[in-house]
Amino acid sequence: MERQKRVLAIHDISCFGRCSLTVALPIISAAGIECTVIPTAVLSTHTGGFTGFTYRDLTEDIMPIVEHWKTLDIWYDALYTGYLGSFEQIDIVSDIFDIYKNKDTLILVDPVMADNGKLYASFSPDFPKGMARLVSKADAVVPNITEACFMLDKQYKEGPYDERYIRDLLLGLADMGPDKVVLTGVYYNEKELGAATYDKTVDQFGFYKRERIEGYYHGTGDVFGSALLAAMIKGKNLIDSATVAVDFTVESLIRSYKAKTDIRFGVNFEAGLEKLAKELK
Ligand code: PXL
Repeated sequence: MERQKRVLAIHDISCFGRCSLTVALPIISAAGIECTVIPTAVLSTHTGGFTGFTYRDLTEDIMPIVEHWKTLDIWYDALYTGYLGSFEQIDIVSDIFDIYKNKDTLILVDPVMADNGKLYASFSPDFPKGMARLVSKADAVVPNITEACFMLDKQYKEGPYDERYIRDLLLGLADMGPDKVVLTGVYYNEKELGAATYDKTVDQFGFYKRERIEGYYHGTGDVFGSALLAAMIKGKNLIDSATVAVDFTVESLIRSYKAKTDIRFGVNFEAGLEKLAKELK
């Protein structure tokens, strides 16, 4: 039997609202991959649309966790980061990349910080520069169009997009360092939405789309990123991994749309885990 793969997921834990670690853990585990975590902060909810949430910063705990592991001879097949709360956390995560990086490790960075042309309220205008430094160390990056524009210092445009604009973003992101780029929220008409990919190792572009589901549900980036990583670790190529992730995310969105779930509560990805597990077996 093949050796079980092991991921280190470094994200916050938003207790309610289905994002970050409460999403990464079940999705990566369902794919049969061991998911070790470093929680960077504990929040009562995520920050999207809620007010009055609690925020316990765990920056000081991150390195002591890794120091302890040094006594245990633990290694990872992949490192996966998402929402990071400060420049200090970015620097610490960058050091963790240096510790665990080897020729077989896959580092996936989701530069969570913005959407719809705007930075999330909790981030300062120079935060994208810090994220860009982290992305330069990654093997794969999965931004939305807003995050891509902030990191590349390019003008954000509303869609529908033209292929030239998307290609320029993909190539710009690949120039920053990562071999594999997956750009989310790409659409060429109002009815469809998908992910565009560029794999520098084979100089190949890809695009996979589905029907657009009305409403802006929180946590879908984390659902997408977790499924993408699981598929990549299971050996699928970039466009096939993006396809698995788009289908998994869209089907979760459809369930939540039909159930009229509050958009802040995240999407019902749980009902899709069995199918995902079978697909990635
Ligand atoms: O889904 C990304 C995410 C993760 N963690 C926290 C967030 C968000 C998005 O807003 O607020 C705390």
